[in-house]
Amino acid sequence: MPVPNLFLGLDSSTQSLSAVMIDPVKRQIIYEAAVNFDDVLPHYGTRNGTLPLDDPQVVHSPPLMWVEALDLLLQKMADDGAPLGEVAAISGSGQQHGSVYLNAAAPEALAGLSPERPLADQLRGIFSRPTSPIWMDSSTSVECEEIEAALGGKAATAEATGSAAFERFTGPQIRKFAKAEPGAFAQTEHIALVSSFMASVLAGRIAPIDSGDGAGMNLMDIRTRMWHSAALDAVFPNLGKKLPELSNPWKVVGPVLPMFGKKYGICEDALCVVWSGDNPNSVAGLGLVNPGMTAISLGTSDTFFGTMRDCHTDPNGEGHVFGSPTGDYMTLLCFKNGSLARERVKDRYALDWNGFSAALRRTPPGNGGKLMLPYFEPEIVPKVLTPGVRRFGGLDEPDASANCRAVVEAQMMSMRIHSRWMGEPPSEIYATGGASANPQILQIMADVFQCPVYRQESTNSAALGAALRAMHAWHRHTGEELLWDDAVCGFSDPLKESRIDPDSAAVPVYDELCAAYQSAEAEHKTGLKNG
Ligand code: ADP
Ligand code: XUL
Repeated sequence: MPVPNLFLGLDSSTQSLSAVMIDPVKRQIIYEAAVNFDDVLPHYGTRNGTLPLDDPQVVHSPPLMWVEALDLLLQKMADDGAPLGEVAAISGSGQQHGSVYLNAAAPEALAGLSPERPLADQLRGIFSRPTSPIWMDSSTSVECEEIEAALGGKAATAEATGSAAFERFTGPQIRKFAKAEPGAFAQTEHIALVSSFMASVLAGRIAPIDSGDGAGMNLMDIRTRMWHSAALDAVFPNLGKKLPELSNPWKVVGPVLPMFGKKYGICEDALCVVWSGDNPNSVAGLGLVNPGMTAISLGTSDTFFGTMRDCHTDPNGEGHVFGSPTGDYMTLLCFKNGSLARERVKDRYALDWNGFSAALRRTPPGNGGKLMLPYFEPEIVPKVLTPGVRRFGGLDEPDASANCRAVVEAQMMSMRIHSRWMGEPPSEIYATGGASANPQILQIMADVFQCPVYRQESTNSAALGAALRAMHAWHRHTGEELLWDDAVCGFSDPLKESRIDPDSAAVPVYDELCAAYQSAEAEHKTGLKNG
């Protein structure tokens, strides 16, 4: 029997559950797989992983679907012959902010899971709320105002918890649920994040929330990384009783439940390491283990993030500070109109991704001044609660090529404008997420930011980061310190051949266009206020 020395990272994201397995000796990813929720679990009726609901501000997903996906993914891995018997530790990544509400039956049901029956059949009864509000939900503005008022305003909330109160953050979401459904809230004994919920299934016990993902709740003191008692009170009296403990990002939750060994052949000594959010995991996966490094993830959401040693929060209240897997901090901006907005444009003109890329190639940097405000969905940064797409500078709706360029340029310029609070502009960018496979999109990124852009071998930095965190924590657990620089070495190195250089002729073009874009954003905001 080979000595277990492989590490597995799982990523429960908006649209899929994926896996990355790494071999620390070969310093290689040895296996990758994914299951897409809409495709393999059509009976939940999701579209892009979320339930179709009438109100565009309310976005929920069924947590039982994530459980069922875990069975399917592990079965696929076993069928593919992935060496699950050699896995020493597993960790994971969850879409951030989403919350799962569990009743008093949950601990026993989790501990008693059997390999004989599907996980979903055994866990159907543990939810006090059948659906989970996720990060795309923007329906809690009232609760955000109430929380900020209780904590002394927007700036004070950001200073205390790392972020102003945001609609998708877990604290406001919990408050809305407690107010709207007091009966179901009373039945809720345990509140989990997507990350801690999935870890709970794997370990068969209520798992802690790590300080990286915990920072996305408006409930944690960003400096002490403990629950912030005034923030808890601002959400609901005695909320602390329903929350698990907070832990550091290298905490071992416990052994992986033996049933996963019996059912799928996972090594019986495998440890479950605390899961974290997809963005903190991506920090590890992209090797951003030293302050000052910057990445852009083009997943369902687009995120712009970097690492920082000392905590400083965004004075404009748009950005976030989370914990990073290294124990430092990370800065982050999240844009809801990411891949789904690009897809909306692609589909509107009946293009595939090749056609979309060809349109980007056909059009010049700056698009001849044609601009789009791409609010297909309510936007997080800048905050736009009523969706609506606006075209400026002579951009006509029927012009397919100009619209393809306009959506991508808008996204990149918005990142450039709203990331100024983080400090110096990036000197290089690491790109990840599904759309980072598209070189034409990355060329626009390089041109707008005027710095080189790199990709990695895997576009799934969140799952890779989870595997690296599993390895790091396993070493600590066995009494051996593993430096983060050593942990990521060989795994997170950018592909040299992926380097995309900026076109220096684009400097004045985007300086001018960014100013025009910023004015268009401001006008839109004023128009909404007045209208
Ligand atoms: P998440 O992890 O948030 O579920 P991913 O990082 O897997 O999302 O990204 C999925 C998205 O990647 C898809 O929704 C799709 O829009 C986008 N995508 C995939 N291939 C391409 C491509 N060649 N060009 C642009 N976007 C792409
Ligand atoms: C970050 C955010 C999203 C989710 C889903 O604040 O809301 O990036 O983590 O990917």
